[in-house]
Amino acid sequence: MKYSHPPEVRPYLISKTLVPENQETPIHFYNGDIVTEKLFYRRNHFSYPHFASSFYLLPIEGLVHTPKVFSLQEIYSLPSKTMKVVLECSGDKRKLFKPKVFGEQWGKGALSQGIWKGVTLSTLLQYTGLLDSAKEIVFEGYDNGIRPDSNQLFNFSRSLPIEKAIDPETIIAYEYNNHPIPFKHGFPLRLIVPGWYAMASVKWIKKIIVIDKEFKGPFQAVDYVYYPNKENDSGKFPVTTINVNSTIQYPLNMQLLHTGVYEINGIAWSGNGKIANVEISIDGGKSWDTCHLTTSSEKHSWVRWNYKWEALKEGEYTILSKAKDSNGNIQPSEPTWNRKGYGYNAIDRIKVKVE
Ligand SMILES: Nc1nc2c(c(=O)[nH]1)N[C@H]1C(S)=C(S)[C@@H](COP(=O)(O)O)O[C@H]1N2
Ligand SMILES: [Mo]
Repeated sequence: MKYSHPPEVRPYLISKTLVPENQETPIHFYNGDIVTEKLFYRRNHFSYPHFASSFYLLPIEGLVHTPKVFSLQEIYSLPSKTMKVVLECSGDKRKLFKPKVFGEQWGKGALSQGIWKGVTLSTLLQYTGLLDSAKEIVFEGYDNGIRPDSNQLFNFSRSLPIEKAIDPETIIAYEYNNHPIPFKHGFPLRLIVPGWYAMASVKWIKKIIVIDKEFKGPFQAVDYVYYPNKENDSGKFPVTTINVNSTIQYPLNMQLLHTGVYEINGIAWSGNGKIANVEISIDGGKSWDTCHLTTSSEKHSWVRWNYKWEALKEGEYTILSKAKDSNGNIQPSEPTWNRKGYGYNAIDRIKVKVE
Protein backbone atom coordinates (compact mmCIF):
# COMPACT_ATOMS: atom_id res chain seq x y z
CA MET A 1 0.00 0.00 0.00
CA LYS A 2 1.61 3.25 -1.12
CA TYR A 3 0.12 5.94 1.05
CA SER A 4 0.10 9.40 -0.42
CA HIS A 5 -1.15 12.22 1.71
CA PRO A 6 -4.06 14.31 0.48
CA PRO A 7 -2.82 17.92 0.33
CA GLU A 8 -4.80 19.09 3.36
CA VAL A 9 -3.60 16.24 5.58
CA ARG A 10 0.10 16.21 6.21
CA PRO A 11 2.34 14.75 8.88
CA TYR A 12 3.93 17.08 11.47
CA LEU A 13 7.00 16.93 13.65
CA ILE A 14 6.44 15.18 17.00
CA SER A 15 7.34 17.55 19.86
CA LYS A 16 9.56 16.34 22.71
CA THR A 17 10.74 19.69 24.17
CA LEU A 18 10.30 23.20 22.78
CA VAL A 19 13.21 25.16 24.35
CA PRO A 20 15.69 23.90 23.41
CA GLU A 21 13.84 22.57 20.42
CA ASN A 22 13.68 18.79 20.17
CA GLN A 23 11.17 17.36 17.74
CA GLU A 24 11.13 14.11 15.84
CA THR A 25 10.42 13.23 12.24
CA PRO A 26 7.02 11.49 11.80
CA ILE A 27 8.97 8.57 10.41
CA HIS A 28 5.98 6.25 10.02
CA PHE A 29 4.35 8.61 7.57
CA TYR A 30 7.35 9.28 5.39
CA ASN A 31 7.53 7.29 2.18
CA GLY A 32 10.18 9.38 0.45
CA ASP A 33 13.93 9.14 0.55
CA ILE A 34 14.74 12.79 1.02
CA VAL A 35 13.35 14.36 4.16
CA THR A 36 12.33 17.95 3.52
CA GLU A 37 13.26 20.74 5.92
CA LYS A 38 9.73 20.71 7.38
CA LEU A 39 9.93 17.10 8.55
CA PHE A 40 13.66 16.93 9.42
CA TYR A 41 13.98 16.08 13.13
CA ARG A 42 15.48 18.80 15.33
CA ARG A 43 17.83 18.06 18.16
CA ASN A 44 19.34 20.90 20.16
CA HIS A 45 21.13 21.15 23.48
CA PHE A 46 20.72 24.93 23.75
CA SER A 47 18.59 27.73 22.34
CA TYR A 48 19.39 28.65 18.78
CA PRO A 49 22.56 30.77 18.47
CA HIS A 50 22.67 34.43 17.45
CA PHE A 51 25.31 35.52 15.01
CA ALA A 52 25.52 37.80 12.01
CA SER A 53 25.92 35.47 9.07
CA SER A 54 26.86 38.37 6.77
CA PHE A 55 30.20 38.57 8.61
CA TYR A 56 30.63 34.83 8.78
CA LEU A 57 34.25 33.58 8.64
CA LEU A 58 35.61 30.15 9.46
CA PRO A 59 39.00 30.04 11.23
CA ILE A 60 41.18 26.92 11.34
CA GLU A 61 43.76 27.30 14.09
CA GLY A 62 45.80 25.38 16.66
CA LEU A 63 48.44 22.87 15.63
CA VAL A 64 48.62 23.80 11.95
CA HIS A 65 51.50 25.20 9.87
CA THR A 66 49.51 28.19 8.65
CA PRO A 67 46.35 29.20 10.50
CA LYS A 68 43.77 30.45 8.04
CA VAL A 69 40.39 32.15 8.06
CA PHE A 70 38.10 31.03 5.25
CA SER A 71 35.34 33.17 3.82
CA LEU A 72 32.14 31.51 2.64
CA GLN A 73 32.94 32.56 -0.94
CA GLU A 74 36.26 30.72 -0.76
CA ILE A 75 34.59 27.61 0.64
CA TYR A 76 31.87 27.67 -2.04
CA SER A 77 34.54 27.95 -4.77
CA LEU A 78 36.51 24.85 -3.72
CA PRO A 79 35.84 21.39 -5.22
CA SER A 80 32.69 19.99 -3.61
CA LYS A 81 31.28 16.65 -2.64
CA THR A 82 27.58 15.70 -2.56
CA MET A 83 26.22 12.71 -0.61
CA LYS A 84 22.90 11.23 0.47
CA VAL A 85 23.32 10.69 4.19
CA VAL A 86 21.23 9.32 7.07
CA LEU A 87 21.48 11.38 10.23
CA GLU A 88 20.41 9.46 13.30
CA CYS A 89 20.53 10.82 16.82
CA SER A 90 22.28 8.36 19.12
CA GLY A 91 19.20 8.69 21.38
CA ASP A 92 16.85 7.49 18.63
CA LYS A 93 14.43 4.85 20.06
CA ARG A 94 15.63 5.62 23.61
CA LYS A 95 12.13 5.28 25.01
CA LEU A 96 12.17 1.57 24.16
CA PHE A 97 14.95 0.71 26.63
CA LYS A 98 13.93 -1.41 29.59
CA PRO A 99 14.63 -0.44 32.31
CA LYS A 100 13.85 3.06 31.10
CA VAL A 101 16.63 5.64 30.96
CA PHE A 102 16.52 9.40 31.53
CA GLY A 103 16.92 11.86 28.68
CA GLU A 104 14.77 12.89 25.73
CA GLN A 105 12.25 10.09 25.27
CA TRP A 106 12.82 9.71 21.56
CA GLY A 107 10.60 7.31 19.69
CA LYS A 108 11.63 6.02 16.29
CA GLY A 109 11.90 9.39 14.53
CA ALA A 110 15.18 10.97 15.66
CA LEU A 111 16.28 10.10 12.17
CA SER A 112 16.33 11.79 8.78
CA GLN A 113 17.97 11.52 5.40
CA GLY A 114 18.85 14.09 2.77
CA ILE A 115 21.45 15.36 0.35
CA TRP A 116 24.40 17.24 1.78
CA LYS A 117 26.90 19.22 -0.28
CA GLY A 118 30.14 20.70 1.00
CA VAL A 119 33.90 20.68 0.91
CA THR A 120 35.93 17.91 2.48
CA LEU A 121 37.75 18.91 5.62
CA SER A 122 40.92 17.47 4.08
CA THR A 123 40.60 20.00 1.24
CA LEU A 124 40.56 22.85 3.77
CA LEU A 125 43.47 21.34 5.67
CA GLN A 126 45.58 21.44 2.50
CA TYR A 127 45.72 25.22 3.03
CA THR A 128 46.76 25.05 6.68
CA GLY A 129 48.75 21.82 6.94
CA LEU A 130 48.89 19.82 10.17
CA LEU A 131 51.77 19.70 12.66
CA ASP A 132 53.13 16.23 13.51
CA SER A 133 51.77 16.57 17.03
CA ALA A 134 48.17 16.97 15.76
CA LYS A 135 45.90 14.34 17.29
CA GLU A 136 42.31 15.55 17.18
CA ILE A 137 40.32 18.30 15.50
CA VAL A 138 37.75 20.19 17.54
CA PHE A 139 34.63 21.72 15.98
CA GLU A 140 33.08 24.47 18.05
CA GLY A 141 29.46 25.43 17.47
CA TYR A 142 28.04 28.93 17.94
CA ASP A 143 25.36 27.76 20.37
CA ASN A 144 26.06 27.76 24.09
CA GLY A 145 24.43 27.53 27.49
CA ILE A 146 24.58 26.12 30.99
CA ARG A 147 24.41 22.35 31.34
CA PRO A 148 22.35 20.79 34.13
CA ASP A 149 25.55 19.26 35.56
CA SER A 150 27.62 22.46 36.00
CA ASN A 151 27.39 26.25 36.30
CA GLN A 152 29.79 26.92 33.48
CA LEU A 153 28.89 28.19 30.04
CA PHE A 154 29.70 25.66 27.33
CA ASN A 155 29.50 25.81 23.56
CA PHE A 156 28.42 22.68 21.75
CA SER A 157 31.87 21.38 20.76
CA ARG A 158 33.08 17.97 19.71
CA SER A 159 36.24 16.51 18.23
CA LEU A 160 37.17 13.91 15.65
CA PRO A 161 40.38 11.89 15.62
CA ILE A 162 42.62 13.00 12.72
CA GLU A 163 41.93 9.82 10.67
CA LYS A 164 38.17 10.41 10.76
CA ALA A 165 38.55 14.15 10.19
CA ILE A 166 40.56 13.67 6.97
CA ASP A 167 38.33 10.85 5.73
CA PRO A 168 37.23 11.85 2.18
CA GLU A 169 33.60 11.55 3.31
CA THR A 170 33.84 14.00 6.20
CA ILE A 171 32.62 17.33 4.87
CA ILE A 172 31.99 20.90 5.92
CA ALA A 173 28.52 21.18 4.38
CA TYR A 174 26.82 24.33 3.12
CA GLU A 175 23.81 22.90 1.23
CA TYR A 176 20.97 20.56 2.18
CA ASN A 177 18.77 19.23 -0.62
CA ASN A 178 20.24 21.75 -3.09
CA HIS A 179 19.53 24.77 -0.89
CA PRO A 180 21.59 26.61 1.71
CA ILE A 181 21.37 24.60 4.96
CA PRO A 182 18.24 25.65 6.89
CA PHE A 183 19.16 27.77 9.92
CA LYS A 184 17.91 25.21 12.47
CA HIS A 185 20.08 22.55 10.89
CA GLY A 186 23.35 24.49 11.01
CA PHE A 187 23.44 27.37 8.49
CA PRO A 188 25.83 28.45 7.07
CA LEU A 189 28.34 25.64 7.76
CA ARG A 190 27.81 22.27 9.37
CA LEU A 191 30.09 19.30 9.82
CA ILE A 192 28.69 16.08 8.32
CA VAL A 193 30.27 12.81 9.46
CA PRO A 194 28.54 10.05 7.46
CA GLY A 195 28.25 6.75 9.29
CA TRP A 196 28.57 8.24 12.78
CA TYR A 197 25.66 9.08 15.04
CA ALA A 198 24.61 12.66 14.44
CA MET A 199 26.04 14.26 17.59
CA ALA A 200 29.30 14.26 15.59
CA SER A 201 27.80 16.49 12.91
CA VAL A 202 28.31 19.84 14.64
CA LYS A 203 25.95 22.60 13.49
CA TRP A 204 26.79 26.34 13.12
CA ILE A 205 30.58 25.82 13.07
CA LYS A 206 32.32 28.79 14.72
CA LYS A 207 35.88 27.55 14.50
CA ILE A 208 38.03 24.51 13.95
CA ILE A 209 40.94 23.90 16.31
CA VAL A 210 43.66 21.27 15.94
CA ILE A 211 44.89 19.87 19.28
CA ASP A 212 47.48 17.33 20.48
CA LYS A 213 45.40 15.53 23.09
CA GLU A 214 42.01 13.97 23.64
CA PHE A 215 39.29 16.59 23.71
CA LYS A 216 37.46 16.44 27.04
CA GLY A 217 34.46 18.73 26.53
CA PRO A 218 31.24 17.54 28.19
CA PHE A 219 29.54 16.63 24.90
CA GLN A 220 32.45 14.29 24.29
CA ALA A 221 33.60 12.99 27.67
CA VAL A 222 30.37 13.05 29.72
CA ASP A 223 27.58 12.69 27.15
CA TYR A 224 27.80 10.48 24.06
CA VAL A 225 29.60 7.80 26.01
CA TYR A 226 28.17 4.30 26.45
CA TYR A 227 28.04 3.47 30.18
CA PRO A 228 27.18 -0.22 30.40
CA ASN A 229 26.65 -0.05 34.18
CA LYS A 230 23.95 1.79 36.05
CA GLU A 231 25.98 2.41 39.20
CA ASN A 232 29.47 3.25 37.95
CA ASP A 233 31.43 4.30 34.86
CA SER A 234 33.37 1.07 34.34
CA GLY A 235 33.52 -0.25 30.81
CA LYS A 236 32.63 3.08 29.22
CA PHE A 237 33.40 3.81 25.56
CA PRO A 238 32.55 6.62 23.14
CA VAL A 239 29.51 6.64 20.86
CA THR A 240 30.66 6.68 17.23
CA THR A 241 29.40 4.46 14.37
CA ILE A 242 25.67 4.02 13.68
CA ASN A 243 24.49 0.50 14.55
CA VAL A 244 22.65 -1.56 11.93
CA ASN A 245 18.95 -0.86 12.40
CA SER A 246 15.49 -1.02 10.81
CA THR A 247 12.05 0.44 11.42
CA ILE A 248 8.67 -0.88 10.34
CA GLN A 249 6.68 2.08 9.00
CA TYR A 250 3.44 0.32 8.05
CA PRO A 251 1.38 -1.05 9.70
CA LEU A 252 1.49 1.01 12.89
CA ASN A 253 2.10 -0.55 16.26
CA MET A 254 -1.20 -1.78 17.80
CA GLN A 255 -3.14 -1.12 14.60
CA LEU A 256 -6.41 -2.99 13.99
CA LEU A 257 -6.67 -4.49 10.51
CA HIS A 258 -9.36 -6.34 8.59
CA THR A 259 -8.41 -9.63 7.01
CA GLY A 260 -6.79 -8.91 3.64
CA VAL A 261 -3.54 -8.49 1.80
CA TYR A 262 -1.15 -5.82 3.10
CA GLU A 263 2.20 -4.41 2.12
CA ILE A 264 4.33 -4.19 5.23
CA ASN A 265 7.08 -1.64 4.63
CA GLY A 266 9.90 0.20 6.31
CA ILE A 267 13.49 1.34 6.16
CA ALA A 268 16.88 -0.06 7.20
CA TRP A 269 20.28 1.60 7.62
CA SER A 270 23.76 1.13 9.05
CA GLY A 271 26.95 3.12 9.63
CA ASN A 272 28.94 0.02 8.65
CA GLY A 273 28.80 -0.44 4.90
CA LYS A 274 25.53 -1.11 3.06
CA ILE A 275 22.40 -3.00 4.02
CA ALA A 276 22.78 -6.59 2.84
CA ASN A 277 19.26 -7.83 3.61
CA VAL A 278 16.18 -7.31 5.73
CA GLU A 279 14.19 -10.21 7.15
CA ILE A 280 10.68 -10.16 8.50
CA SER A 281 8.77 -12.37 10.89
CA ILE A 282 4.99 -12.35 11.24
CA ASP A 283 4.93 -14.88 14.06
CA GLY A 284 7.04 -13.20 16.72
CA GLY A 285 10.34 -14.64 15.48
CA LYS A 286 9.49 -18.32 14.94
CA SER A 287 9.96 -18.06 11.18
CA TRP A 288 11.62 -15.47 8.96
CA ASP A 289 11.21 -14.41 5.36
CA THR A 290 13.30 -12.10 3.17
CA CYS A 291 11.95 -8.64 2.33
CA HIS A 292 12.11 -7.03 -1.07
CA LEU A 293 14.44 -4.00 -1.16
CA THR A 294 12.82 -1.28 -3.25
CA THR A 295 15.72 1.19 -3.30
CA SER A 296 19.33 0.43 -4.13
CA SER A 297 21.56 -0.25 -1.16
CA GLU A 298 24.15 2.51 -0.81
CA LYS A 299 26.62 3.39 1.91
CA HIS A 300 25.29 5.98 4.39
CA SER A 301 21.70 5.97 3.15
CA TRP A 302 18.67 3.98 4.18
CA VAL A 303 17.06 1.34 2.00
CA ARG A 304 13.31 0.95 1.75
CA TRP A 305 11.92 -2.56 1.99
CA ASN A 306 8.53 -4.19 1.73
CA TYR A 307 6.79 -7.51 2.14
CA LYS A 308 3.43 -8.76 0.92
CA TRP A 309 1.44 -10.16 3.81
CA GLU A 310 -1.68 -12.19 3.31
CA ALA A 311 -3.42 -11.60 6.62
CA LEU A 312 -6.21 -14.08 6.15
CA LYS A 313 -6.55 -15.43 9.67
CA GLU A 314 -7.93 -13.39 12.55
CA GLY A 315 -5.73 -13.00 15.58
CA GLU A 316 -2.90 -11.03 17.16
CA TYR A 317 0.42 -10.91 15.36
CA THR A 318 3.89 -9.78 16.44
CA ILE A 319 5.75 -8.49 13.40
CA LEU A 320 9.55 -8.15 13.55
CA SER A 321 12.11 -6.67 11.14
CA LYS A 322 15.80 -7.55 11.25
CA ALA A 323 18.46 -5.92 9.06
CA LYS A 324 21.96 -7.16 8.26
CA ASP A 325 24.74 -4.97 6.86
CA SER A 326 27.55 -5.79 4.45
CA ASN A 327 30.00 -6.08 7.36
CA GLY A 328 27.92 -8.92 8.79
CA ASN A 329 26.33 -6.96 11.66
CA ILE A 330 22.78 -8.06 12.44
CA GLN A 331 20.22 -6.40 14.70
CA PRO A 332 20.20 -8.22 18.05
CA SER A 333 17.01 -9.51 19.61
CA GLU A 334 17.73 -7.49 22.76
CA PRO A 335 19.17 -3.95 22.84
CA THR A 336 22.45 -3.30 24.64
CA TRP A 337 21.27 -1.37 27.68
CA ASN A 338 23.41 1.58 28.71
CA ARG A 339 22.84 4.28 31.30
CA LYS A 340 22.34 7.19 28.92
CA GLY A 341 20.34 5.20 26.41
CA TYR A 342 22.37 5.43 23.21
CA GLY A 343 22.51 3.25 20.12
CA TYR A 344 19.23 1.29 20.47
CA ASN A 345 19.12 -1.16 17.58
CA ALA A 346 17.21 -4.24 18.68
CA ILE A 347 15.07 -6.03 16.08
CA ASP A 348 12.09 -3.76 15.39
CA ARG A 349 8.81 -5.01 16.80
CA ILE A 350 5.16 -4.12 16.39
CA LYS A 351 1.89 -5.84 17.24
CA VAL A 352 -1.25 -5.78 15.16
CA LYS A 353 -4.63 -7.43 15.46
CA VAL A 354 -6.49 -8.85 12.48
CA GLU A 355 -10.23 -9.01 13.00
N1 LIG B 1 26.05 23.11 17.40
C1 LIG B 1 25.31 22.01 17.65
N2 LIG B 1 25.48 20.95 16.85
C2 LIG B 1 24.77 19.82 17.07
C3 LIG B 1 23.87 19.72 18.17
C4 LIG B 1 23.71 20.86 18.99
O1 LIG B 1 22.93 20.87 19.96
N3 LIG B 1 24.45 21.99 18.70
N4 LIG B 1 23.19 18.53 18.40
C5 LIG B 1 23.80 17.33 17.82
C6 LIG B 1 22.93 16.17 17.90
S1 LIG B 1 22.92 15.32 19.36
C7 LIG B 1 22.21 15.73 16.82
S2 LIG B 1 21.32 14.30 16.89
C8 LIG B 1 22.20 16.49 15.57
C9 LIG B 1 20.78 16.94 15.23
O2 LIG B 1 20.76 17.62 14.02
P1 LIG B 1 19.41 18.30 13.50
O3 LIG B 1 18.85 19.19 14.57
O4 LIG B 1 19.80 19.02 12.25
O5 LIG B 1 18.47 17.16 13.21
O6 LIG B 1 23.02 17.65 15.59
C10 LIG B 1 24.20 17.54 16.38
N5 LIG B 1 24.95 18.77 16.24
MO1 LIG C 1 21.70 13.37 19.02
